[in-house]
Amino acid sequence: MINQKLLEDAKQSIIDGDKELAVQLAEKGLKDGVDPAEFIDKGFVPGILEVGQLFEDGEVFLPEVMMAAEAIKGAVAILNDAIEAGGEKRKAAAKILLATVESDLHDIGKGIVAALLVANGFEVIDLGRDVSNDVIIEKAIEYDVDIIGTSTLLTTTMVHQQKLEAMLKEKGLKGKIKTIVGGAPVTSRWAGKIDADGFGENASDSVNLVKDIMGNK
Ligand code: B12
Repeated sequence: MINQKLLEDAKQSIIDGDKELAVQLAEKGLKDGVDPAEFIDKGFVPGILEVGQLFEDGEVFLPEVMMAAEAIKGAVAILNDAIEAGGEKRKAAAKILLATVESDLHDIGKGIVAALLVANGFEVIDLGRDVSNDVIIEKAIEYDVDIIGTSTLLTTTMVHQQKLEAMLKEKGLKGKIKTIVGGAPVTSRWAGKIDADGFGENASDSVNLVKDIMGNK
């Protein structure tokens, strides 16, 4: 259980776009022995989601969202390192390539998924954000990955996940390399529609999804 005051301070630091404070709180949490994944989920993420809502309602503008994003990235970087360091050290159970799709710059959620996968013993190749399907496929072959996971936060860029499925089919790779999809506008219905192998609602869900897929592979 994480102290309620610490969770509220973490949320507020993101709403205020106060990176210095967010980083300090992340460090304080680790010193106090909190679970870093739980701290991200219950403290910092509610802050960025509230900023998203305020943005949608026209109450804050892009510069504020950018400051909030910088703040959460600072805190999450520290907590992600702690998640990875606390993970199981054994031979990787599978290789997973992660990328945010072309024209999409949102990468906070993908970073959390990556850290939790690493902590659970998987090897992750994170290509970053705004990555074209050509590069995703080229790297997936180069690294001989088991799974490709793509993230998209914009409704306008979801189509790249669909195009990726078509490209994998065209190249005879569908089924050989499994695909998982995620990001705020993505649903299991969308995953089914585009014929992806799985959908992860959040980071811990994604770890279970990968375990299931590898168990069935
Ligand atoms: C932070 C943010 C930004 C930051 C991003 C910084 C960064 N480095 O990521 C900045 C300021 C750059 C930004 C820019 C823009 N943004 Co923005 N942004 C957000 C915001 C507030 C939070 C996103 C976030 O980090 N969420 C927290 C994380 C933890 O959640 P998550 O990403 O969903 O990830 C979780 C799951 O989805 C899942 N998951 C994620 N990826 C994957 C992948 C796999 C494989 C799996 C299995 C699971 C999985 O696990 C994660 C962890 O639990 C959202 C609001 C929202 N409600 O999402 C808007 C939002 C996504 N942005 C939006 C918009 C419109 C924009 C801009 C177009 C604004 C503009 N006018 O320029 C630009 C687009 C830039 C671009 N080309 O990408 C809209 C999108 C609307 C739409 N329908 O498409 C939103 C929804 C805001 C809104 N309510 O209007 N944004």
